[in-house]
Amino acid sequence: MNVVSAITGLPYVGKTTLFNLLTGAHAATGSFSGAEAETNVGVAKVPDERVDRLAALFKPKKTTHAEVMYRDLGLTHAEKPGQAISAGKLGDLRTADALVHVVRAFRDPSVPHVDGSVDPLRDLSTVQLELLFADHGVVERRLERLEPELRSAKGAERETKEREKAVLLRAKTALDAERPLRDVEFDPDELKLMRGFRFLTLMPLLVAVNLDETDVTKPDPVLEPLRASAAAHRSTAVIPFSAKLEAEIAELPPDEAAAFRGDLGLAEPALDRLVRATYELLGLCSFFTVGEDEVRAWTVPCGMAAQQAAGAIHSDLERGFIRSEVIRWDELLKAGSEANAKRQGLMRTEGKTYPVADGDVVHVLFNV
Ligand SMILES: Nc1nc2c(ncn2[C@@H]2O[C@H](COP(=O)(O)OP(=O)(O)O)[C@@H](O)[C@H]2O)c(=O)[nH]1
Ligand SMILES: [Mg+2]
Repeated sequence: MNVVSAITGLPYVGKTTLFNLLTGAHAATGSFSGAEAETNVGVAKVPDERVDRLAALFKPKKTTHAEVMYRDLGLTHAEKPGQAISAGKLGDLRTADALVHVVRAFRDPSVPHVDGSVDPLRDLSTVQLELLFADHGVVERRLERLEPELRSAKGAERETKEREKAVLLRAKTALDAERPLRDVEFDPDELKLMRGFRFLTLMPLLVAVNLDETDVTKPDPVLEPLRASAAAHRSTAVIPFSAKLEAEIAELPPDEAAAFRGDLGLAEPALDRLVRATYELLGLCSFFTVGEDEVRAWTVPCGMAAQQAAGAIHSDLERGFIRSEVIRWDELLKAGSEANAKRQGLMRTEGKTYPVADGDVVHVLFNV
């Protein structure tokens, strides 16, 4: 599957700077660029050392990492909730799989703040309120239309609509109380009924806290309340980073960049953590296909049955699925080749219902 993440937040918090870092784009940044009017779109390679190491073993013609598509769609400054997202951007937000909310914590006085002061917790709730408001509107409009539909519906259709109404009323109660829908326990049937509405507060949320570069390497008092707030919500993660520092490091040659990171005590690029957290919150796993032509990562929901997962590669593989040969990526590396792995009995034969695990190297045998 192709994962789409929407980067959102107030103006001048570093959204486009982050977007450029993730995608290698050169979209205009800065207070007076006017770039906020449209959505920037770009693709980021999902950093994955396992792919790199498999590629080093197989030396394929082509190496393909998984990808995440990013959309940079900022909110405008609004006096009242419900006015900060344009209709076009609302559509781009709704069709994303996950939200990255960039929150400003850097103090640099040369960058103005639309609400006059730097206050990450306040900004977190300003944006959340906007998203709650958008979802509330969807619920109200649907409930209104449901009434006449319910009066004329019969039998099974009526039952489905009754269930839809019940779940929307539960959603409304939460939204009225300013609770994001991701915090509400919905069962799988209810989630299915709600899927089409693409509720913004139901999407996993990554709070990307843009810190001053001097703050990323020490525990920042700013982060604690944000972490506490995230811990109190479901499907929410906090990712601290410094857009300015990351942009500086991105200018360096790779070996110098790694050394600089090491000196600062930053274990890995913040952007890697962001992408990984997105996979975690969405419950996504990667499996790999290998060969002389291509080493490639594929993205599926964790634990997906092997036959369905094969469909991520090609629909023929799902349709004509017979069985697959599976080995964990690190076992394959240790064995040194597939032939060795087979000789050592490390290749498993798995059937249609085998739940694909993160890091599996898979060969699908099929017949159409
Ligand atoms: N000091 C500092 N300035 C930053 C940082 N991130 C972004 N900026 C600056 O803030 C301004 C707005 O950044 P931009 O990425 O365009 O924000 P957006 O409006 O959220 O897309 C630009 O002038 C950036 O150079 C940061 O981490 N530290
Ligand atoms: Mg921008």
